[in-house]
Amino acid sequence: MSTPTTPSAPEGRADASVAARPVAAVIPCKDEADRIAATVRAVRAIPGVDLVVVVDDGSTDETSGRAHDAGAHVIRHSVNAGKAAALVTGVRFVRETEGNAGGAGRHHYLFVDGDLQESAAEVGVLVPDVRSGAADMTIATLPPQKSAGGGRGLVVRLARDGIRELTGFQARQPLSGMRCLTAEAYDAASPLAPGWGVEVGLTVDILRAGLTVLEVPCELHHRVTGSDWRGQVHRAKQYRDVLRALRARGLRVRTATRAARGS
Ligand SMILES: Nc1nc2c(ncn2[C@@H]2O[C@H](COP(=O)(O)OP(=O)(O)O)[C@@H](O)[C@H]2O)c(=O)[nH]1
Ligand SMILES: [Mg+2]
Repeated sequence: MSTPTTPSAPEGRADASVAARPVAAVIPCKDEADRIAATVRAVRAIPGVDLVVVVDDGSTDETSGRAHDAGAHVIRHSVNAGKAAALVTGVRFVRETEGNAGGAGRHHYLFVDGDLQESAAEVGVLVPDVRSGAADMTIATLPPQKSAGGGRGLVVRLARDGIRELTGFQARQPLSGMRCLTAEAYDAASPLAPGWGVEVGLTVDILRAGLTVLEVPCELHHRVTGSDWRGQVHRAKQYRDVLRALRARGLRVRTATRAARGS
């Protein structure tokens, strides 16, 4: 009689339950009517994704209807509450769904911006390292974009230098919103840093919890924020929120300011 063998654990620290978890995509967005349907369809096709939640954060266009028609669960904030709040709403919905399923199995979360269209399919490359346990959070790094950017350098530098100062981690693209993470990593970063500080807060908090973060190259293309006044307003809000997230995590003001100046 042969002795039953225990299947060996996959590479890394994952136990079988982590590897087997399904993936829930959460797409926070505002006024993405032209892009959301293609984004939702691409994300639905990613292997392992069994739930796609679009959180429409007070759009004034057809974002909600088009996301719904493309097959997403849609939750709408009637008043704009910011990117972090939209992610919280999405994860809460995922967890309620798990509860309704009798608590069977937690999901990994895949955070995806709404403006990626067909290229959103590429965020699937973020999943395997989380499922295998090689990482608790993976972050997509984007190739150079087809259209020119609008002065994001200052905010990127602030975020990169702040993260390095607080954790020692050298992030290539600290503001990338495309991330896959375990439920445990999400909890380690909760409450999330508000607004546009959410990405920096996730990275710092998850690293400080002793968990592993990996950047993964990903062939993504999004709508690049321009250098018109709307773009400048977006960058200014991003700068404010990133600085708040870093300061709330202990970065000293003078260090933050020096980092922003690039000196
Ligand atoms: N929840 C929420 N998401 C937003 C808001 N404004 C933009 N977004 C979404 O956040 C993501 C990133 O925004 P985007 O304008 O592409 O900025 P960029 O990628 O930093 O240039 C996209 O999915 C947007 O639809 C907002 O006010 N609230
Ligand atoms: Mg974008």
